[in-house]
Amino acid sequence: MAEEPEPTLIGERIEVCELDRARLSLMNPALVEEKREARTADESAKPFIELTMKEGIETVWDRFEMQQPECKYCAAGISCARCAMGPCRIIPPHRVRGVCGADADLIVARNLLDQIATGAAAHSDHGREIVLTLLGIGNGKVNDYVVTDRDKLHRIAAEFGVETNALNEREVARELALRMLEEYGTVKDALQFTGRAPPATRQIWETAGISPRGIDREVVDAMHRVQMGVAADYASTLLHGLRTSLSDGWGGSMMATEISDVLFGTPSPNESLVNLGVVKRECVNISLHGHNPMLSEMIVKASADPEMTALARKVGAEGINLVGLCCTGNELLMRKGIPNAGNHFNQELAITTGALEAMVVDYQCIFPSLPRTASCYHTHIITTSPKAKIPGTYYFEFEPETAFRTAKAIVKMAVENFPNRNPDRVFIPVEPVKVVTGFSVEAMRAALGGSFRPLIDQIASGTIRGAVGIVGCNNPKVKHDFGHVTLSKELIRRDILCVETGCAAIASGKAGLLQPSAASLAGPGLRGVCESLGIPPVLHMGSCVDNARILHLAAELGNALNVPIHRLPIAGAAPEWYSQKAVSIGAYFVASGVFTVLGVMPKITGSPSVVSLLTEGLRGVVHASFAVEPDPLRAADLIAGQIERKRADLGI
Ligand code: SF4
Ligand code: MSK
Repeated sequence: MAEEPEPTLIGERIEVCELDRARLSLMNPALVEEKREARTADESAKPFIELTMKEGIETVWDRFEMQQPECKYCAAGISCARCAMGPCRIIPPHRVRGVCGADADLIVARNLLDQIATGAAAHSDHGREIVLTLLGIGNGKVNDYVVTDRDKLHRIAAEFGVETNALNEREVARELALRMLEEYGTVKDALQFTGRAPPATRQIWETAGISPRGIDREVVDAMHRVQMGVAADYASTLLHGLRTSLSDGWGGSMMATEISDVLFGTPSPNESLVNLGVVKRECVNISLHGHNPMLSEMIVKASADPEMTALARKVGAEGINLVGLCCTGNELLMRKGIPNAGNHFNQELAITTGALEAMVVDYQCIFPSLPRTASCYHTHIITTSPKAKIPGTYYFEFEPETAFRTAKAIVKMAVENFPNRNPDRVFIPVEPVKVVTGFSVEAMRAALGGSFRPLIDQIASGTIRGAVGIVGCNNPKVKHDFGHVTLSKELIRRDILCVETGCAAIASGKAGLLQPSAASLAGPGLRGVCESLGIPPVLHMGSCVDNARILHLAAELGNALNVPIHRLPIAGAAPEWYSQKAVSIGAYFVASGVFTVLGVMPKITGSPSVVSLLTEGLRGVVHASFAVEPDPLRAADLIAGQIERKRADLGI
């Protein structure tokens, strides 16, 4: 019998002292109310934000205030700390070059390329871990995971040229995994999934010299260019950013999405609940936060183990309640109907319910401050990835080969923490909201009767004017959820279908837009279509790697019409983005031909040349560009205008 995995404490236990809390606490009711209203548009979050201010529990908004005023050189992208001759800042008229001679254009372009490469690496490395698990299954070394969608395994294997007829399931898994791993360091100079894009879009990439050659290769190439003394031309530096982002969208992210479907099931519409009200007073509550479904899916399995449910009853709980957060929450929501406690800015607030026995995380978008928040309660923060060790947390190294055993040990630790809860501090004053999620490309095709033709016909007739992918995060520069929800409402009102991922999708869920009844908020055309199909006007398509589903959908529509993606009446938006991953997503949307509006200004304003290339010049290269518009209603105007221009060009 193998020993039960034991956690290690990373660093020392963190205790936020009462003095710190007293310093932060705000008892002026008028000020508390003013700040609460300024911080969020998420009604269900407001009582928790109020609580944090009264009790002096530090949140992202407090830290944002403490960081003001921001450095104007960093905000404009014209500071550089890339080498030991610096740091350097561009301060005209006298300091117009760094020590090495780099000007504002180059410093801004290098910084942006660095961000794109970081985001692409994060998504693609997540994809690699999923594919390695498939390889482990194929090699017979991983037994805790199984192939759930066998048809999809065979379909994707065929797409990758695997002769599946003579192979058993494990052999197909192995062959496909090996071919996918080859995409990371390939010598064939092309990524398989780019073959899904319409031929004319691929031709644009060829002509521009931005067809992605290999996932790791483009990231390494990017890192090489930002080394001092390599890239010196801002335009070619930015073009390589597009190439790197394409290796994410049509490479690492697409593989993460497709193989997650193979392993855990391809999503189809299902009902669930969202917001902090999904935490249950009478249960052991475990929140799953991060991105990779390998961890969260195994915790789901371990929580259902009779030994664990019996243990939960033994400690006085009615059962074990799992709640998702951020993108791993999106993965669970759309595949398993596991309720979701909220998006990025709900992560600290989830702890303030006082009823969370554990928050289990893997990587990406996890505030390093969580152990500080948790120290105000009994909550354990449990980390699992060697890439994301957080001081003050309990760490279990999570490996596919021993996944179930580790997941069970994590669940046990959470259950055993239930008696440490202080019932007087449990605070769950909100009711959850219903959502319908799980609109994978396959589910949409099936809902439309087996082909996208009916959707194309509705767009061609003008009943639906077009479609917009709304993606991305929360950012304290924007009132929490306000950008997402205002933009989504305004677009559906104008008969524009919204497809959403990540924290944008959860924001819409909390605001009630992921329910079929939200069709009443849509314009008459979109409302009619939604009512006849029984679907919401805002479709939840998954997590942030699942933006690859949006690319796939765009490719399906382009191929059906025999036009490149840039000619479709579609657009992208990231109203509250913060992450480097979002920079990569925005870049691969634009590089794929999708006009994309950002709600937060990237750090580029220090170079008018870079601003001009990204907002105008790229149209001459990839037939699409970025726009930046913080006001979501004005962003809706820009998007609607773009969609009408595309319609006119198509003659519809
Ligand atoms: Fe300064 Fe150039 Fe070094 Fe950047 S790379 S820190 S601009 S010397
Ligand atoms: S979790 S990348 S805050 S969408 Fe994917 Fe949300 Fe953005 Fe993280």
